[in-house]
Amino acid sequence: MSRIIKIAAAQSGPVPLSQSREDVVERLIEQMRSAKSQDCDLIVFTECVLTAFFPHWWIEDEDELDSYFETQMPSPITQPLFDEAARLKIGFQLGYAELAFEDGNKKRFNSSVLVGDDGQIIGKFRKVHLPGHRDHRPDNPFQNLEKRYFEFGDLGFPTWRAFGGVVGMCICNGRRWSETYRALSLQGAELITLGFNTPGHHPEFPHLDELSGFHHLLCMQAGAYQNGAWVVAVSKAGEEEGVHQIGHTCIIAPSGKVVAESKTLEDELVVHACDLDETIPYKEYIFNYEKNRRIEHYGIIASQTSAAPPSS
Ligand code: ING
Repeated sequence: MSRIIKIAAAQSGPVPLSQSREDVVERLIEQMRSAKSQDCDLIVFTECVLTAFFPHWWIEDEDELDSYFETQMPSPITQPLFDEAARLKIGFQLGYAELAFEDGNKKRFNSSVLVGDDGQIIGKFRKVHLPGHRDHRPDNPFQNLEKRYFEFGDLGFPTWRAFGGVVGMCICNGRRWSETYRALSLQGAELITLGFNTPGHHPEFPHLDELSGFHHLLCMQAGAYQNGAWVVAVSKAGEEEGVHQIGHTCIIAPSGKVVAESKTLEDELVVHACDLDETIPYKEYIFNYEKNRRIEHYGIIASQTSAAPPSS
């Protein structure tokens, strides 16, 4: 039996500061229509797709910072995307900066929503792993101020039954952490979708620059294989307001093989028919969590969040 879900990974080229959200939504709708013309069931858009990736700049004015965020989803600006999804009958994932008012407080998150082919929101993820720094580093060619502009995600790693399987999301830096894939896979995830904004340059560690593409693929190929899941990773690529961001939008099979990858640094669809039953040999045979190990024999407490010092 096959459970095929045809997916379009919708890479975004740069989003200049001069481009309005309305114009970006038009770009996304064009990609959505192209994906549907190729019979895709799901289109995945990238992290913070509606605007330039503003954590790359120092912003002191609160109103200016808030101008990058959505206070509701769908918002009036994104509603046309939801309407078109329902009209075309195609699901989508949208990454955006979320401004929430909870417990009487203003909270900012780096979020993504999974939306069904009826245009209704299935679930939301808030970015759990925040890279970079809180302080201003004016000597660097760009900042990475996610810890300053976002709170750590507080929704965990949920999964949802959708598109004929079990789907989970993460965002950008989360793909580098093995715990992301395991947390999702322990909840049955067969498909993990994510967006990323990844500079090719590391101001503090420039010797890592040449490894950017390698590390990007390494963590996801390992995560896909070791957890028997499809991984769909979508880039905001190219020179965005002076910051070069890598492409490498790709679809990775549960085998760990990259089965499709972008060739440009512009808007580009990377399409593949993913058979969710390809997860079975890995989840049931090679990495059968229940039958192939006894974690109680590992000598560590599985729930332990940080490595304990070796017993004296
Ligand atoms: N960006 C980068 C990412 O994790 C980064 C930041 C790059 C951290 C390379 C470490 C190494 O891909 C986001 N937005 O998380």
